[in-house]
Amino acid sequence: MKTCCAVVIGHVDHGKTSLVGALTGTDTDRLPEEKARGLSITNGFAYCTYDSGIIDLVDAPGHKDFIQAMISGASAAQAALIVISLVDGVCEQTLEHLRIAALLGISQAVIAVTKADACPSYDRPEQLAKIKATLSQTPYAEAPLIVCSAQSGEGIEVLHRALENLLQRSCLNVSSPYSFLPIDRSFNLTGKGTVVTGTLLGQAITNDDRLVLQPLGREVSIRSLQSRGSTRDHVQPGERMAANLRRINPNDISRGSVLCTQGFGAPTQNVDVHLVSVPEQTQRLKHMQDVRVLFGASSAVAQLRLFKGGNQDFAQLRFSKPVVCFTGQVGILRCLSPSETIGKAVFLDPQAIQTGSGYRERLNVLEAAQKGDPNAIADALIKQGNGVAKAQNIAKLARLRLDDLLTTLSSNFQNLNDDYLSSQEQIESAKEAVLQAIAHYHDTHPLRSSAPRKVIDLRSFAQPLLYYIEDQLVADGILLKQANKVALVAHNPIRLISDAQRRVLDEIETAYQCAALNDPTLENTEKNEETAELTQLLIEAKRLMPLHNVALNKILIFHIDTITDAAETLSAAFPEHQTFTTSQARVALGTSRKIIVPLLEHFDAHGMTVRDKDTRYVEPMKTVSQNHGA
Ligand SMILES: Nc1nc2c(ncn2[C@@H]2O[C@H](COP(=O)(O)OP(=O)(O)OP(=O)(O)O)[C@@H](O)[C@H]2O)c(=O)[nH]1
Ligand SMILES: [Mg+2]
Repeated sequence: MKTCCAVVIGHVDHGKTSLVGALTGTDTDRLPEEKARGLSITNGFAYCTYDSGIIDLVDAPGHKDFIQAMISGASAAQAALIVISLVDGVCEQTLEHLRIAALLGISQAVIAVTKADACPSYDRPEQLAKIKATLSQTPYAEAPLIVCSAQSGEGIEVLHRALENLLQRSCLNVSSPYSFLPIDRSFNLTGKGTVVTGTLLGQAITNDDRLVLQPLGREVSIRSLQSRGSTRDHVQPGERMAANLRRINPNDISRGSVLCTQGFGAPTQNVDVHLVSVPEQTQRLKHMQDVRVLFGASSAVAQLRLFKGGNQDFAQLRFSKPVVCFTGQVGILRCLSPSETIGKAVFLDPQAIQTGSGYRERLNVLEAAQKGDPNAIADALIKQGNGVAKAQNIAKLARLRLDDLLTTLSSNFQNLNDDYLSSQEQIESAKEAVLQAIAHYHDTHPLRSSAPRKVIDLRSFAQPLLYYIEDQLVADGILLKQANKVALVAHNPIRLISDAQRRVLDEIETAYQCAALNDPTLENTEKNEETAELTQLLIEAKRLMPLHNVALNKILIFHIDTITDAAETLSAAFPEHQTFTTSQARVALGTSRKIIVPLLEHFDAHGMTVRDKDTRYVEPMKTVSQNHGA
């Protein structure tokens, strides 16, 4: 069944509550204080049932002191019933309410010119002409206008037909991919527990939904749902509803609390917005100004940060405390003093980063978010994020659920991992930059077989993209990765060395070969950068073996043949699991303590010897060549 929530607005005392009573039979002024003062203070709720559906009427207070309640009521409405007294005509609060309704995007309305019984018939034409003339200057110039009276019943039937018609024309104008219930009342129902009420936005709620109460962040479940006094198993967006909740106390529900589906996201204090000012108030929107922002059932103070350097209409709202809102929601902006409506803010990025000014990439994101095109949003966020964007952030700005986003985006976008997305364009340019960086390192250090990984830690690309590129290049057989080193597979330093360098290489190898276990530091070998690089090359080619003397914190380098010979000598000296001490091994190999300790540790590590406290034995099954990596 089609439903529509219409907010009943107009100047104080113009007859809104009486008209709702005449239309529905419900007295919406239920508070004793409202009765005593003859004035509506909070929103009242009633509804009209027609063959084609139901209209929920939110009877807003007309007094300017209660404008926050009016905005809260209008925030969830799809249409407006504008009430004007035929006796008094359009007044100050009529105009203010019309401005707010227009700012909130309410385009469908019916105008009820009431108290017709109190206006002498000779005055009617002139009064009506004045009302129509004023309305012609507002967005509601074309709305159907019905002259009526709550007292005499005149025009009430015609008004019903106009409302039924409004029901047909109305559609939801505030949407979110999640269920979102701004709580406008909460109370304890004896024997039942906590009940919250509100007008549902976003998606339908069912009895089985698991919800979160924000900003508290508490998971809650539903005991029962009600709408218009009847128990329901689900409620549609746009409908008034009450939910009886488990595991929550009414004291936990602060003003601005929202009941939303899991996955909706966290409360926020920084929201990037698109500003629209009331024409006569343009000068009032100032950088760093504190404003009151009214959205849903929330009323919060925020500092306005106008973004310079681009479209002047984008800004950041920095709230003084966490708020709960979604992309596309509209906040009415009011001066703190005098309290006047100065414009609206359309929320574009509810989880905005604190930016000092609107730098270009950020403005591009906001422009894309304003247009609501998921591909443009993804592209702009990826550019802002140095080649990556969180899928969840794209979904939030695109007003989509994560699953829907991934099926909506074009094939130009690629998942890098569970969290991040990038675009083909960014992936290609990152890949090119990474390959260039490694190639540059190889060109500069041709004798080094690999480059430290930090050479591809390019600042212009985010880490998740660089890791993705690295893995892809490894999978494609283009890149070698070992610990914190990388190298192009095609890079072969041995093939690149000159004849002169090859001669030095041979000299170094021969020197280590001749040194055997005696002088591994090769003090007599000339030490320069080239010798060091060629020595490293021999280590990488597994012709030389570096051993670490932990006690001396020194690397000792031996020729591989020396190590093989030493293993064989030990094996011959201590055959068949015969144990030996370090000192006995040193004597058997005719070497020093400085060398025997790292050498035996190397054999232990490779399973060639087995250590038991102070003694060892040779493991005969292990051949030397298999185990020390030669
Ligand atoms: N003669 C006459 N009086 C009316 C009519 N409708 C309302 N009134 C009177 O106008 C006064 C205000 O009526 P309400 O219905 O409370 O007005 P309201 O617009 O709801 O007022 P707020 O909610 O406080 O802004 C009351 O004294 C009503 O009796 C009508 O159709 N004819
Ligand atoms: Mg009233």
